[in-house]
Amino acid sequence: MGRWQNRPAGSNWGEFGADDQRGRMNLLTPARRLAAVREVREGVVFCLSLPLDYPGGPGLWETRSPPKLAATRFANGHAAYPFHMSGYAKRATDVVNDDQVTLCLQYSTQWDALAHCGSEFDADGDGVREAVFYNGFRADGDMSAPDDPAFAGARALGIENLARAGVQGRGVLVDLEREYGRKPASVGYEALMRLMEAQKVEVEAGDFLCIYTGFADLVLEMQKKPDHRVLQRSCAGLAGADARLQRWIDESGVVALCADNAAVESTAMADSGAEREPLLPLHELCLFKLGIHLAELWYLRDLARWLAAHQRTRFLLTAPPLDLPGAVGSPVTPLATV
Ligand code: UVW
Repeated sequence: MGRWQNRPAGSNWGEFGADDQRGRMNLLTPARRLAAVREVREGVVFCLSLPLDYPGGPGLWETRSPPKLAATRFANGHAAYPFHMSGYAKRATDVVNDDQVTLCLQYSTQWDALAHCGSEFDADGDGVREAVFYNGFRADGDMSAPDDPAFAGARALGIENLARAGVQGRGVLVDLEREYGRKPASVGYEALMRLMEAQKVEVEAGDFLCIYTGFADLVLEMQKKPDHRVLQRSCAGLAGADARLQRWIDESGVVALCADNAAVESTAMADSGAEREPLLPLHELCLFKLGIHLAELWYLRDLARWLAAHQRTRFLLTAPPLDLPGAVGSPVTPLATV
């Protein structure tokens, strides 16, 4: 038996190969990268990262905390901060600082790996739902158990697969902030199509669709004292449960959705009347069913303003995650070159 008997309705499991762990990144061909490079006309670059110690304090999801820097130490307890190399060779004049960090990989500007979100789904056809991820990889067996002393994270679908895919291609930006300001809005298919048409945004297969909502600007303005109640009621997100939006995301051929908000989608749970359904339906669609990567808390304001002022929507995007085997997410310092 392969990895699965049943695949979820609307999924593409197996279509990039039975063992595929890159998902839609497979569409990022050399020809598409060349087309992306041709979007560079001015050589101006935008850094799309927040400082990684934002939002500040407890994270937007309660398990995530801010990075903690510390000096590295020698076995005798002395900090290498600063370390005078004369300790190694008497004549040496070098002085070195060496540090380490405890980092929640998805506290700030980030990629989600395909191992980040799966679903309770009966993939093996035994009538019982199990926790399963893109292409049928399973929590039980393909991911470490959290208390295993040999914990190694995800043995499948970890962020290293994205790192090694070479995250460079054409970014296309849609500006929701221009339409909604900071009002909360759940943007479905019709509204998105209308806005894309008005802003002359054209999306092609292989593109990274970047979604500017103003959320990260608000996070920055709060100066590391985030007001979670205000944040929860601010700015736009995609209406993840909208079936037409889901179909468009699938058919558009985008390789990733990259937003400046906390989850790409609005996080108020929909109620379709089903007995069980996902809290984050866009995460389910993208990470679990289709292998489309998601990215959150990118800083898109300066890029969005520049593109609007120059009547452009496209750019070269370079956004490699850490090649950290087994991680289910990664900080990223994305660059947009226009
Ligand atoms: C969760 O889905 C829990 O997190 P994120 O929005 O960072 O992907």
